[in-house]
Amino acid sequence: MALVLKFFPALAAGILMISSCGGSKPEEKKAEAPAPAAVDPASVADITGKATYTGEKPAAKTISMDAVPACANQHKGPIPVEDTVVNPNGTLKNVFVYVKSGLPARQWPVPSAAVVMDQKGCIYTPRVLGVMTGQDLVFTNNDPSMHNVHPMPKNNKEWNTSQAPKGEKLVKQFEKEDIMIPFKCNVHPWMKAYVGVVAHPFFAVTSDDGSFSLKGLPPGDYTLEAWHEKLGTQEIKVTVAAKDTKTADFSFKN
Ligand SMILES: [Cu+2]
Repeated sequence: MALVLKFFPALAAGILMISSCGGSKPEEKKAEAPAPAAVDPASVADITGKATYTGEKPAAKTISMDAVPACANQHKGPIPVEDTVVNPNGTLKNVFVYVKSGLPARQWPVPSAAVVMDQKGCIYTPRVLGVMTGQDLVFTNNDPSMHNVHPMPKNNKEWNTSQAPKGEKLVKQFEKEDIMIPFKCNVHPWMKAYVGVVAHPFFAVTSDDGSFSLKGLPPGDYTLEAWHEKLGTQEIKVTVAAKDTKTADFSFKN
């Protein structure tokens, strides 16, 4: 009997797992688009590339947080405005790249992992990120200051929510595609961020080396768009066959 009791919790957990697997079926209720799945992993292709910068060196701009010591005290030296970050290798950081058109109509699975936007030193970090429609976007406040997270979407509902110093995280989702949603903080006028909301998983943000990669695409003819907050948007058409790895390089200037 003791043995049964000992193992019963595991058994119960097993039953729960089975029933929760059955419970994942409700996703099929969203029957407008075909169910996820059908991309054959043996046939997928990748597109990689970079965003180069050929313009004049952007003028260095700094943020003054002097009026708010709780923010200023967390920084040493000048605080750069990161609206145009040219990497040491001549590429651009914070370019949002995504598949704008060409994908089959399909309901793509939403990643279970959340995307995180932190507030630290009264700066949104990262400044640019992507999230899938319906995916959790988590805001954390690691500052001793109150923030007020305020997206200004085109296609989604606008909201603004206060977040206490070192307060509880905010978990939000956006239901519709939106390229890009500017964010501000109603307390600190210099705080800016941009979130790209896409109805599929084929998006990326260029990093410290200016590169990006879009992996696992079904074969097809695609239009990629690259967006930069100051330097506008560009498109490149790319055709990929099964197992291809193609390159798409964008070039920006001011
Ligand atoms: Cu703030």
